Amino acid sequence: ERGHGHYIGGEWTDGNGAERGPASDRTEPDDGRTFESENPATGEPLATFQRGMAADVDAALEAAESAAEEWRSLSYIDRAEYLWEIYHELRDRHEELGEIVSKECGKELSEGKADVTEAWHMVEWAAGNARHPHGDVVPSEIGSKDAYMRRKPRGVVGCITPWNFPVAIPFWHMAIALVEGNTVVWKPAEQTPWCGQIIAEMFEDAGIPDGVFNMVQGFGDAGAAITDDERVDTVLFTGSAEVGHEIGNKVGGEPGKLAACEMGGKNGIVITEEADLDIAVHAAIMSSFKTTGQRCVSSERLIVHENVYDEFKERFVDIAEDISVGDPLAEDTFMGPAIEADHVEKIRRHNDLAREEGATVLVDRFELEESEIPDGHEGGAATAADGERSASYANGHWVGPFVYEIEYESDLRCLNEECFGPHVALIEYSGDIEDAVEIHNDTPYGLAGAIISEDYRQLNYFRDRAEIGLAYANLPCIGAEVQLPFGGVKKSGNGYPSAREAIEAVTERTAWTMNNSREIEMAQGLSAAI
Ligand code: UN1
Repeated sequence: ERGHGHYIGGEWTDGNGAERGPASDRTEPDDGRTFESENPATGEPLATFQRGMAADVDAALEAAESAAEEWRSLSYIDRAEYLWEIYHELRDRHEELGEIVSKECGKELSEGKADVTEAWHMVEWAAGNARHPHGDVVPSEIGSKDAYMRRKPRGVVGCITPWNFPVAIPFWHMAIALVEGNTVVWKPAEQTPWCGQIIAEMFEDAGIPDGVFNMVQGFGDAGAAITDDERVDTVLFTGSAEVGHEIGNKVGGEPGKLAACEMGGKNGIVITEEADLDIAVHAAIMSSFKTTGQRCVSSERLIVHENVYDEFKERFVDIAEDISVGDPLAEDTFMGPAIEADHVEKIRRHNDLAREEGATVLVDRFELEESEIPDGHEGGAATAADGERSASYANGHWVGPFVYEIEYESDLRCLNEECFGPHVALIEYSGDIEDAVEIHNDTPYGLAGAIISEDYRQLNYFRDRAEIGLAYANLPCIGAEVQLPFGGVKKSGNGYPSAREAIEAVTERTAWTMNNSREIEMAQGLSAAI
């Protein structure tokens, strides 16, 4: 029993340096030092965790700093060995972990499992990369010189991750940071500490040297203690635009420090007159409602050509009326609950805003019918460790699809502000692909988007002109592959805290030039004669 504390310097601790005993020996202090993880389908607590404070972050950073020298001295291959252990554990525990993801963040089970799959894909990518370390051999203009760019770790990397991909995103950040030779201090999202706990256990089981990986549970104050500390060389952040910009401005303004942040979107799908409507409807449904619309890449705007608008609308609305909202562990569930009560209120405000701004509401399942709420006797178990069924789904954070149509106007708030829920606008356009892309680009965000069309010229135009980091053709705008750069432009991005591009954020580049002759010969025709 490792308790539910922080993992710092190879030890489990309750914080403030106190060693933890077994959970059964403890009485939980009622002094704000603990918090509960909650099952969003029932509102019931799953487990209690220690709440990290600045002192815990301090201890974690100290551990990370003192482990740095030895860790960076290992070869890429040796560092990757620890990640391969975790890779196998993620695969072996796929079902179990997928279920925990579903219980703790409310995603339906196939998505809970996909979260774990994405995590091992990322570990595979990063650890596999160790056999192919990224650098460049650069030809020197002088025959007797060798030149190349060599990477070095930046030092200590602080990772702050969101609840909606509680297993995958931590590995986006940490797998690459570790393989590149950095040590890590990680704060999981406060909504998903259980997933955080398990990942920390995996690092411990893999035998990662003490202090190389550290995990502090907690809230924004613990996150701020990480980003504010001068011992942190790089901050990797995935989460809300609000927090991401704060981090980007603060950390980016400090010389020598770096932040790579990936934030939300107001993602759009363009459906042209030349679209295959089967693909259009399915891509739009997946993009709008999977994960209950709570992906940073979820679509909230469907921009549809007037000649196919009515047919698309009818088919989209029919499915949205019908898709099953329910117990994340039940087999036929398409979407689970929202993450927490506050978030339900946020979604309500966005739905209200659309109405106030003149929307015609086509589907309003914000408040589910009584009969739609699971009764606890179907589907899987919804409580934590003991596997017992819960009958209290009535307290789950249920929301269903909200679909509206609205006449496009540039400054409508409902078309510009991210809801992060199952809330989507249908916008009719006339004219050409240029007109559609103009509407598509008219938001402050720029993360993901898609075009549905059978005309390759339109696809290419979208590829080149859509102001987004992730662009899809004839596909949903969710479900990125791990080896691609993941990040956005405009308000969505401030660096790419994932995979390939994250290498830039977690390494220093040294341009190394070596003379192989006994003479000094220089570029630009400079003479070394004194
Ligand atoms: C997120 O939306 O917060 O592309 C991350 C996807 C996933 C990751 C999404 N691979 O949908």
